[in-house]
Amino acid sequence: MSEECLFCKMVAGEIRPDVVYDDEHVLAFRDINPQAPVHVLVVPRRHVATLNDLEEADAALAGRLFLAARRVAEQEGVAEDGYRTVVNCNKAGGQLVFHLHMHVLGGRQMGWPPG
Ligand code: DGP
Repeated sequence: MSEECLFCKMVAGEIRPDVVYDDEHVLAFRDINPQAPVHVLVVPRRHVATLNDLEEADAALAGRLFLAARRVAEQEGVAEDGYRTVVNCNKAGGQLVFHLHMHVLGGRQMGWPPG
């Protein structure tokens, strides 16, 4: 756990987000500032700051983020119509919270290219 990390505090139960899924590896909760009718963040329980910090040994964890995203999409009823997953990395990627997370966005038509 990283002491000052917002998402680590959620994983530790010090801050209680609106959790939609959790297991021993990941936690998924609703984004505080939703950009779509469904907007959930899937985070690893272990602190990994950015996508750049993922290592070979984290291959299974990376897979678990995707599998949890798929599960959330099914739970939220957007899997069949479609949805988007996004991982922002560092400043130019628009990352604001430095604990790796996958956005799961659905419930409306997504545009391309993203902003
Ligand atoms: P990013 O820009 O990829 O680092 O996305 C960070 C997201 O985290 C952003 O969409 C808003 C969300 N967020 C920030 N603070 C909180 C919070 O306190 N609670 C929840 N549920 N989400 C938060």
